[in-house]
Amino acid sequence: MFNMKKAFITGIGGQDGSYLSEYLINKNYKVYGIIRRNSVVEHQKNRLENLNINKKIELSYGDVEDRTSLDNLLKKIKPDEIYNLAAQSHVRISFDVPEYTIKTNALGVFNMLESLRFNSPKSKFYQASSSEMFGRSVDKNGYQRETTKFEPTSPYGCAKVFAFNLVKHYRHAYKLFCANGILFNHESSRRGSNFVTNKVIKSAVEIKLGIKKKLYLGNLDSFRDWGHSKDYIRAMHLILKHNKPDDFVIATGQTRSIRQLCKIVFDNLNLDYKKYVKQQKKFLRPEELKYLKGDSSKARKVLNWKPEISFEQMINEMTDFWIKYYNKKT
Ligand code: NAP
Ligand code: G4F
Repeated sequence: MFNMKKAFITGIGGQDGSYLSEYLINKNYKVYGIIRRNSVVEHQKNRLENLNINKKIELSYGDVEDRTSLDNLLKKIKPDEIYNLAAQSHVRISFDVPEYTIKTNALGVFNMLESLRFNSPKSKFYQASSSEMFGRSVDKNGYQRETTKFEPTSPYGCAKVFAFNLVKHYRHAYKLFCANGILFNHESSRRGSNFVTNKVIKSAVEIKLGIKKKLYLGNLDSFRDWGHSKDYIRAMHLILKHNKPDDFVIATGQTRSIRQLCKIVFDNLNLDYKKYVKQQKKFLRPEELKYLKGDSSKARKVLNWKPEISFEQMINEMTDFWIKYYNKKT
């Protein structure tokens, strides 16, 4: 018990936070996390409660915008590792609520770093940086990597660039162990159903079962590099286990368009996506990030990381999830 490593996770109730908690508990960590107050109590720790790991995690109310809550907890816990996953993580919604997005995704990171500096300077700090930071920028050979310029195309991306730079600055100025994982899109059956993979899969299952008639989407011609969340949270841990703080791209190196995603998902259910998928203006973005394909060779070489779950396995897992969900309901 005394030798247990302590991890502190913000955004613990999200997709990645829930997988990371399970992963670290299995590695014999004591896991602490903050959740936000929600008027529906069940929503506060929905993903964690279903996992039955709830009792092994110490949860407190907290918010990355509330410095007092962070100071109190970091002073008391003094974690070995901090994973800052809290964010308003939906890119299109960041155009609707830019101020909240910037407060949480940029100033929230500043709060975390200041709190770490004064209350727990020995903690290693992981920042959930994002491929959305690359925006319009692609290297000549069609990849984005650690050296690719950032040209963000959304309030979300701009806030993440600010946070990325702040993390590097705290590393250099105060000699703190602060690292960035630049993660490309990663999904799972725990993904919010308003992100495109889970929206397409859930809707295709609903169409197959006669619950829904059409699927309305935004841009079908953007490309994304999709991996599985379980593979990506392993990378987060490896980044903090590395002997020095650094920044790493985590990606599969494969890219597919939203149209291709629709075809694959609907084909699996013996449906012709062209009959059901329609475009709707409200799902378009004022500026779109058109193309993502990540080169993760640095992480593969230095951290010995590689993805283990294929795109097809991930799509099947997510499709099975929704089929079982609706079978249980009937
Ligand atoms: P997610 O499912 O949306 O989880 C985000 C979590 O952050 C939620 O638990 C949310 O709590 C919490 N949160 C939001 N605002 C907060 C605040 N002000 N204070 C404390 N907690 C707050 O996102 P995810 O997919 O797990 O992603 C985890 C992190 O990785 C995010 O920072 C995201 O931007 C980044 N990222 C994700 C991807 C990806 O493809 N998934 C790729 C690159 C980077 P509530 O439930 O209360 O809102
Ligand atoms: O699934 P998405 O909403 O993910 P997006 O915007 O790429 O952001 C995700 O990945 C980032 C990493 O690059 C993370 F940092 C971020 O937190 C988040 O996890 O949209 C993917 C693509 C976009 O091109 C979007 O325009 O799908 C397109 N799309 C088309 N129709 C749609 C829809 N996206 C959503 N969410 N909903 C649609 O109806």
